[in-house]
Amino acid sequence: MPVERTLSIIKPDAVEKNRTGAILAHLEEAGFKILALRRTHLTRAEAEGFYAVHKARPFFGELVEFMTRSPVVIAVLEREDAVNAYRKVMGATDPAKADAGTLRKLFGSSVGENAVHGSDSLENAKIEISYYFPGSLVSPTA
Ligand code: RTP
Ligand code: MG
Repeated sequence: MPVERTLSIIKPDAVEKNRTGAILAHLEEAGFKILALRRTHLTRAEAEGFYAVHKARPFFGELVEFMTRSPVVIAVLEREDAVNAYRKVMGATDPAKADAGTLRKLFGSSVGENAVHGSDSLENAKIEISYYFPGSLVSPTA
């Protein structure tokens, strides 16, 4: 399996509850290296740009409100098969449907406030990493 990088965001609900360290520890236990880490309060423009793919969805306004409510912690993660492995560690979008032991089951509270974001493909991971971090972090070979 190739070494990959993916983007993780610890969302406002989890940061507000002081779960940042618990989530990062969980990720390290799961074999991810934390290559970059930044706490930031997203502007409306940053959140709208990041989630532009969901612009037409009924939950878009709510999603942008939520993501800009308070600071997030954004991380670049590296591991073999990072994109798929991190999606598994996160669990289903709705914490009520997520498997036991996943981040969303452990730390999420609803489909909107679900504690973490993860890139959904290697292609999007590259786009998302470069959205928040310098280009040199985009992939292991870069
Ligand atoms: P994410 O992008 O945050 O990693 O989550 P995901 O792939 O599992 O889910 P996605 O379909 O990409 O949705 C992005 C985020 O929008 C919020 N959402 N709210 N109220 C709703 O029905 C609803 N559906 C999605 C969630 O915060 C979801 O993570
Ligand atoms: Mg998504």
